Amino acid sequence: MRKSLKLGALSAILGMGMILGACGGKEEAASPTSGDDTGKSEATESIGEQVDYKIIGIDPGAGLMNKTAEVIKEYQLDNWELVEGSSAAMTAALKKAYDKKEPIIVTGWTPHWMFAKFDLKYLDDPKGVYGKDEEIHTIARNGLKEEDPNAYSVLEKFEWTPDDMAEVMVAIYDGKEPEEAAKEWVEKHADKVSTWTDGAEKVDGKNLVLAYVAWDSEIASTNVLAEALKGLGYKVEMLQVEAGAVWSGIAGGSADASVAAWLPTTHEDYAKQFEGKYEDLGTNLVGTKLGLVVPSYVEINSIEDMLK
Ligand code: PBE
Repeated sequence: MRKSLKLGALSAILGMGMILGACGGKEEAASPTSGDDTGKSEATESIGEQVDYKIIGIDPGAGLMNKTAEVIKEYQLDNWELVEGSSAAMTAALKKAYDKKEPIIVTGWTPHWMFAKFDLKYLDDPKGVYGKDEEIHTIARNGLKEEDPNAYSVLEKFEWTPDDMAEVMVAIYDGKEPEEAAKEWVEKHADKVSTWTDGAEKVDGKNLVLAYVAWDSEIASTNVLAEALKGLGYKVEMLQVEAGAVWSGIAGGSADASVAAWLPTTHEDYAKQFEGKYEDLGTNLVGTKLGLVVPSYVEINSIEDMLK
């Protein structure tokens, strides 16, 4: 009861905004995606019509993409399309729509700088397809523990918070090179970094390969860990690959480790496929979330609203 009252008030406010917006000029009132002259206003168009039944996705190897395909099935969003692209293309599309106050639905996750830079909301997922209690794990190749216990101990101790990660991500978004942003974070948070390197010995240019995907969150974590290891004298190679290649690289031994394993749900398929061929070193970050994300001016609150 209370909720529906609130929703009513909200749409009244949003509706008013739209009328005011319409006074500002014809363009703002026009439908952003259909472009045809049906005379339908945004207010009467369904969310599907407004966004052309498109969900803006990321790289096809991402767990988020598998989960979103599952969402389309589970919620019977039959006429919806999940658009493949990349992390960078998704955030570019979001920024473009956001700047013009146009409706858009993207696949999103936390931690991510987009929540600091835009006013966004997750759509409720009453069927729980995106899962809960997700964590980011560090994984390593079998044998690393014996061959380089020093690096292994740092990998095992590496752990930080969503706020830490967001700090690096926002610095990168604001224009810093990832390496530079990571270096500055490592300097500023020397105390935290020392809890990872505690007890580890300095080495002289020993090689270590960290595999990752170009997701904004993993660009941040991999660069920060690489800086911490470089501080010990490691020569760190950051191997940027597709999601599947992170796992197969570690399973095959061409990569030493990765801090990009989202478990138990997001990378469930990879974890199963490579079971026994990698070592799980435990959690490096808790407090993640996956889902469909819209700017808060978009008038829907649940994935179920996409059926209307
Ligand atoms: N992500 C970010 C990844 C894991 C890290 C949510 C885009 C994925 O979906 O696989």
